[in-house]
Amino acid sequence: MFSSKDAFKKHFLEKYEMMFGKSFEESTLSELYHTLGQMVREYVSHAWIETNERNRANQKKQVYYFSIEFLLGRLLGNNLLNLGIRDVVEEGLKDLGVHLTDVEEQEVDAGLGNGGLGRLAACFLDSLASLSLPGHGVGIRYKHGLFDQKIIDGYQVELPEQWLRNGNVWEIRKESQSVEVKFGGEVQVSYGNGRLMFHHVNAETVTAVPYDMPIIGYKNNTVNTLRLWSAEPTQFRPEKGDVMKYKRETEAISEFLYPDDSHIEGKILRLKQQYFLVSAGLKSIVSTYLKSNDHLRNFHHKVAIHVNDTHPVLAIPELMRILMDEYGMGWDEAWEITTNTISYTNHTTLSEALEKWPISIFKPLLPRIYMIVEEINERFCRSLWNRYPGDWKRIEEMAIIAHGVIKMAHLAIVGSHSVNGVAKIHTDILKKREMKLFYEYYPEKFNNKTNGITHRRWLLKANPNLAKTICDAIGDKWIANPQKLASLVPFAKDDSFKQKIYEVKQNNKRALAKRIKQMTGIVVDEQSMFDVQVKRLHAYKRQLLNILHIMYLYNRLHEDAKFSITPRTFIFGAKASPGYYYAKKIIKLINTLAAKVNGDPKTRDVLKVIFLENYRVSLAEEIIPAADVSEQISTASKEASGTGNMKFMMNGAITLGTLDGANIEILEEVGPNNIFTFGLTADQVLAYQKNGGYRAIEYYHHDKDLNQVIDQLINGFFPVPTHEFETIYDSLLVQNDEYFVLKDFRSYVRAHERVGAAYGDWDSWMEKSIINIAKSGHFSSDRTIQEYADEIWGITRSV
Ligand code: GPQ
Repeated sequence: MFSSKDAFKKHFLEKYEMMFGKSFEESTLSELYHTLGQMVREYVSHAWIETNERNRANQKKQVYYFSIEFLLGRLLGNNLLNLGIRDVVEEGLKDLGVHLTDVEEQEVDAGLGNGGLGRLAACFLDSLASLSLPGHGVGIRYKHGLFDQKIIDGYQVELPEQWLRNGNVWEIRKESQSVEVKFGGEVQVSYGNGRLMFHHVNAETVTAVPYDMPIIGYKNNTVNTLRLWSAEPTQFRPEKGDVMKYKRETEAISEFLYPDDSHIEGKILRLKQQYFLVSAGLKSIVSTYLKSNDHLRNFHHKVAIHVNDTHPVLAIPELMRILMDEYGMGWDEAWEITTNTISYTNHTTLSEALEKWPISIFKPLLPRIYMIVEEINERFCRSLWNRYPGDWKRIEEMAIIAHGVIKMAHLAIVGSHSVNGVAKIHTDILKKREMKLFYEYYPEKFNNKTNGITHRRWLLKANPNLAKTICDAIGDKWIANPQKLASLVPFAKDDSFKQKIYEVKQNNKRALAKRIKQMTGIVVDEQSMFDVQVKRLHAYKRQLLNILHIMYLYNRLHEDAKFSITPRTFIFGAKASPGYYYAKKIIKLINTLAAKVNGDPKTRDVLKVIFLENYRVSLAEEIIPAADVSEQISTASKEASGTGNMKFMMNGAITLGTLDGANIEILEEVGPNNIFTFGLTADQVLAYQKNGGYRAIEYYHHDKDLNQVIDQLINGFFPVPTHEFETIYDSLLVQNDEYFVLKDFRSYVRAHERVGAAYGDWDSWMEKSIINIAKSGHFSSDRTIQEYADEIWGITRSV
């Protein structure tokens, strides 16, 4: 049906009429989206079945990537691209008077994630499929993804997200493969078959129904699966208690994604979600495995399970439970299989993000799982005692259960064979500090896997003109092998190539300017430098540093007639967790500053501040290709890796960043002339944190520009009540500026001066931009996934 333009048109019109029972002339764009989506879904079903049969037949090891978040974004455009049918569809629709891009815009983002962690999972799925690796995603089918953000009077307002409102053309409900998940109740112990047996009784049962979505590889006939589980009331539940309450509580499990990023919410519902995911996921994997194997003794040779952060770490005790209680295996063998099956990625060292569950919540909800965790802990502590006899302090620090809580990261390290960080510096910090004792005990488990992004979505799809310009210069081998982008390096000195890259960027900036006008009513200068910070709102990401610098520029422009700047458009996009008071104040501050700056006749020609509401994957795809400067300004040591930094680089933006996360590896790739770095190093930050000695107030007193902008937060400079930004002011001066905003301010101002000057030199700027694109191949998630496959999972291509 996609073999030619005419074949497509014929099928498309037929399909439309069949689905909507009316003629094409009466169609709406949304209906056309559903028609096309449905066609594509049906078109891939053959390759999907084939991929599954191939996997069954060749008996290769499979990896299952367990994640509480998959931030997929829109799927239609990507699927068309990966299937190699985009041009046919585009041309066919054009004949029918329809723009494909208008149809694509009808799709609501699948926003089942908060930020970097969830988007990484989505990029990984794309790479697994595109490398023909047998790897699948396992997650939760939240009825509501991350909230929609509206800005009202400068404040963030959250609205429930409704991605399933018009159905989801990509998913298939597989009710016959439902499984049961049990909560609560008690454990009864009996003796039989020469051993203790554990029976989970009086439990509440929930039915987990899988919905499968195809994950389509790039032009390789591979279609892997993302299996998302939905919680439903069990049909044949014995009448007991309040049925309505049961229904409500059951459905609540997969109702909402928790809107927290790098921060834990210690709610019982969150723990229910976690266990629901792993129990349903594992039961279905085990039963699939047993269709082609008689026993589970070689499970770990054929199955790898990856836990994305600690959220799915109950996979460890749950697999133990299944092997022992359901299949009669002894502890030692079950432990051997479990630890060899499971691997774990850590995504942060922020203490507020490290999961610790109080026993008081955990034990009543998951009594049998709790017993197993206790046993794991006891055996682990005993082995520590053998290794470090008498060293109580160390054992207490390393224990999985201590002081009434279960430390999920400790469970993850003990119960897996691999622990990885997400950028070199992050892994080093884990080894040297956060997980030092574990690294000493299990050095062989620790390894680094620097994150990556899929160049298919973030370059080929998001920036088609750039992709074409690259292909015209170096051919298209880089699409299958992104490291080949390096062949662009010589073109960094080629004037005609620079001109082409410049024109692509200008076009993208024009398109973004149009979107900005449409969303905010504000006209921005397309010739100005587009300086962008888009990411979750977090104190450690320091949107505040960016704001204070803009205030400083504003002040200078007003007070110093000789002061001039490269015209700049500062663009922000960020969601704040609904309960994160400080972060929401920062959003209000950005919007208040924007109103002031954009309305000022003295500055508005050279300075604009834009806040784009509801930042999400599809909006990122419009913003990133249009950026000149990429702001990656976290306090050094706090951003584990960052992945936005990679997306900007790949699209030719120059990084203005701290020596944090993967910025350091970007610097290694492009060299110091092609990135602007500033600020404290991670070692300096960590030394201050350890030894003290930082007094923010001194910077306030000694730097008059800084003094001025900080005072302006509370002195009536902004047309808001003077207490509006008091929390922010206090975070800097009363609470001694935990994130070293004041300390790094001057260095940031100077870095901006260098950026401004460099932007004025067209030739050298274009050279930097091209070098960034050329060196971005290393940050393709294809590279990352190949490393996981080789070094952690031990899986190989299925064809
Ligand atoms: N990250 Cl712990 C999240 O997006 N959410 C989280 O809850 C945690 C980490 C991010 C991390 O902050 C970024 O530096 C990483 O690039 C990203 O995970 C993917 O590893």
